[in-house]
This record gives sequence, C-alpha cells and structure tokens, in this order.
Amino acid sequence: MSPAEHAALTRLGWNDTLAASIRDAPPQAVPVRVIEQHRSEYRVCGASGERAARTQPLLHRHMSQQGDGIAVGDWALYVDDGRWLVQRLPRASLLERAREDGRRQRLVANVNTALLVMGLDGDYKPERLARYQQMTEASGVKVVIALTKADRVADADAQRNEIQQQAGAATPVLLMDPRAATTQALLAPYLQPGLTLALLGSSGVGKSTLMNTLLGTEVQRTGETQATDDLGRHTTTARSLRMLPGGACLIDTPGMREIKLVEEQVADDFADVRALTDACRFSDCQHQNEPGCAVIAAVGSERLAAYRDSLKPRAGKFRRGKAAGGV
Ligand SMILES: Nc1nc2c(ncn2[C@@H]2O[C@H](COP(=O)(O)OP(=O)(O)OP(=O)(O)O)[C@@H](O)[C@H]2O)c(=O)[nH]1
Ligand SMILES: [Mg+2]
Ligand SMILES: [Zn+2]
Repeated sequence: MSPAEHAALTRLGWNDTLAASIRDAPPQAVPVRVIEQHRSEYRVCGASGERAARTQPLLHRHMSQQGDGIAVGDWALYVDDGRWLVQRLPRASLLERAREDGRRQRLVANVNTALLVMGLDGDYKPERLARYQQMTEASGVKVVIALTKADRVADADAQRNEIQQQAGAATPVLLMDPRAATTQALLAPYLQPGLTLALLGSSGVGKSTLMNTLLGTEVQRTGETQATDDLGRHTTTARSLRMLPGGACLIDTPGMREIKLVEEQVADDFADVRALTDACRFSDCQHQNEPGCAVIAAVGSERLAAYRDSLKPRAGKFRRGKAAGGV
C-alpha cells in the first residue's frame, strides 16, 4: 500500500488492528469501508474512492447462517472483478436492536461514540434513554447525549439537569442547536481524526441538520417539522457515513421511534412495566403521581419503586451479569 493510499484509508478510520487482519489477503482484495446500504447493494469507499458493491454469494450465505450481515461502518475486503465484497473484517463494535419479528437489526458498526440526539420539545422519555444507554454500553460504545430544540422550550436547563441526573455523571449531556457552527467545538473530543461518531435518535430531532453543519455543506436533506409535531417525520431513509473535513467519520441514521434490546444486551426484568409506559398520558411521565399514569394504575408500589430505581444510572443495570458478556 502506498503512503497516499494509507493516508486515504486512515481518514476512513483504518488502523493497525485492521491492517493485521488482512496480512494474508490476496493482492487483488483491497480494504473498503461500507458507507451506505441500499437493499442488497452497498456503497463502499477505499483508498481509490467510492464504488458500488455487493456481497459475494458465498460470503452472503456464510453470514446469513450466523444471523450476521454487512452494516454501514463495516470494513470489508473488496475485489474489483465482479465488484464483490468477499470478506468482512473484524469489528471493534456493533450496535444492533431487536426488530418486531425478533430478528436483529444491525444499526452501525465500528463506531467509537453514539450521539443520542433528543429534542427537548417532547421527545425525551426516561425509558427510551435507559434502553439506548443499555444498548450502547452492552456493545462497548460510548454514548453522548445531545439535546436539541432548546429554543422551543422555556426550561431547557432544568430539563438538561434532569436528563443528566438520569444518564449519570459519566455521560456527557450537551445542549446544542444543530444549525449552529458552535456544535463543532462541542463535539470536538468525539471527532478526532480516525474516530467514528454515529447519530441516533427519533425522527425530526436534527440529526441530518447536525451532519450538514459539521460537513459544512447541505449533503443530507432535512425536514421542516411543525412545532407541535414531536413525532416528526422520517426525512432520512438510509444510514450513511461521511468523512468530515477534520478527519473523523460521521454516520447519519433514519429516525428510530423505539429501541428494543436484543436478548443479551440486558436482562429486562421490567418488560411488562415498560410496555405499560406507552399508555401513560404524558410522554415524559415519571410514574410518580401524574394523572393518567398507566403504570401506577397497574403496578404495585414496591415493584414500581424497583422499576424507577432501574432507570437511575448504574443501579440495577446488567443484573445477573448476563449483558456483560457483550455482543
Ligand atoms: N427550532 C429548532 N429547530 C431545529 C433544531 N434542530 C433541528 N431543527 C429543525 O428540525 C427539523 C428536522 O431536522 P432534521 O435534521 O431533518 O431531523 P432528523 O433527525 O434528521 O430527522 P429524520 O431524518 O427524519 O430522522 C429541521 O427543519 C431543522 O432545521 C433546534 O435546535 N431548534
Ligand atoms: Mg435525517
Ligand atoms: Zn406513567
């Protein structure tokens, strides 16, 4: 590999561990990073630029047998003859969630930090934040919380404090306007050259707006949401990785309404309680004494106290050591 090619790969997050993993690869197979997925087609980027690629049938079969597949952020070996991905390289991390049908959905691979973007205009839900934290911690990915739409609420600082309380002191909770250039400095620690940051969160919270700001160009389409529409609409429909001018990689993802954990991420002792919370009248219900609380109505006070406890930082997480084994 020439120095120029090596520099190009390094900008994509290439490192010595990956280099060691391909020592025995044939010369016509070159490393690429998967930057987009469209059904069975991928967009990949390597030392000599971007290409379309597909997984070689043999690799595809091998991965399916293990319930695995290629995710955006993955590194793979690519051969130009046939435009095949012939091998997936070892992952440093993988974020995945359970789909409704119980199968796993791979979200992003090889990210160092997950930026959980939440809108202060009604998007924050303690249960959802807890699940995001469980999902990211179980995969060894650092989570940072970005709170947007502060300009639309009167009590942004109070909300930030409350969310910081729940998230725990080890998790940074940042108030930011994704439209403002100041986000660059706020996120600098997670955007050092060679690092990959993924944007996760509900639809309409400002993920693509943030990506455009950090890129300095309007690459991603963004959606105007009404002030009252806290569900937003799905403007982004596919995950995509972009290189930032400063040398880091950023992955934008479509909004996710819910995170369902895959089995080993956590032993969920409160699945029944969580299911009830959707029926609470207020989206930010704390299940203490709010009117219309579906949880208080159905769950005994002792169990309710234990549940609220489980939402606090660290307390009750990874019980039975089941999740600690990782993915
Ligand atoms: N007032 C205000 N508007 C914001 C803020 N952040 C983002 N927006 C606006 O919110 C709208 C939705 O932003 P997007 O970036 O498209 O949201 P998204 O998270 O990418 O949404 P999906 O692609 O559907 O997942 C855009 O019109 C943004 O300009 C903010 O802090 N304050
Ligand atoms: Mg978007
Ligand atoms: Zn409630």
